[in-house]
Amino acid sequence: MRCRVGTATPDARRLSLRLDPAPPSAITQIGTDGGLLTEPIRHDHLELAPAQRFDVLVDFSHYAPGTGVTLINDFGTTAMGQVMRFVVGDGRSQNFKVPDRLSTIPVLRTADAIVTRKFDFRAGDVNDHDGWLISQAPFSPDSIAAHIRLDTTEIWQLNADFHHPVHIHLSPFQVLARGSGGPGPFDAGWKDTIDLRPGEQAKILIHFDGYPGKYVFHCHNLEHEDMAMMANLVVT
Ligand SMILES: [Cu+2]
Repeated sequence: MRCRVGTATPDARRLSLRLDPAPPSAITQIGTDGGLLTEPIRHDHLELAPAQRFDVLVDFSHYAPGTGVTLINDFGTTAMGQVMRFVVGDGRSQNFKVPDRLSTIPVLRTADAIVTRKFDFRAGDVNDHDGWLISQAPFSPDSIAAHIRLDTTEIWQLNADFHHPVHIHLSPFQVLARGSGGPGPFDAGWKDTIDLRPGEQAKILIHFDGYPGKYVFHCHNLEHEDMAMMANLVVT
């Protein structure tokens, strides 16, 4: 039986996090999968999928001492909808301001890409059983889905039939587009995992640096990667 994992299954849980009551200064994102952003981004909530990471700052000094603040997961049901509870103390607040500029990130350019590769993340048969495939192929240790030259830039177009948090080893990437639009509100900075939604098509830019070798990319839903939704890339 194919497991249609999505928002509720424990090993493939997506999160939509917010604070209740909401902080007057919003939730300030300063980092993501691959480190600091170039500048802080203010959110009223954060959506994330398995393997994704966000570094955030919350200024609790705007709450009255004694206020109870709950971290809510709007994708959760029953107890899974409540993640964490804070009680604001009466300590003196620090005089701290988030810098307008956090880091410098080189912007990968479409014009530098030497190839566009397309990968489909879809359900399919694996040895006569229901499974999950990348471009119609189940994972095999010996087959190579992409031969890549070190120190080159590529565009990868990723198509999904369902929720697939696609995780690529070795080199971080930048999200170029989702559908006909630009990157989503949670796509900024160096990513190593993109949260693809059902029926979505996304484009990412990857500069393959680091070390030559054989690496994998895969869906990070546990059941999907265990059911063959993984492939090899080789960098030479
Ligand atoms: Cu998946």
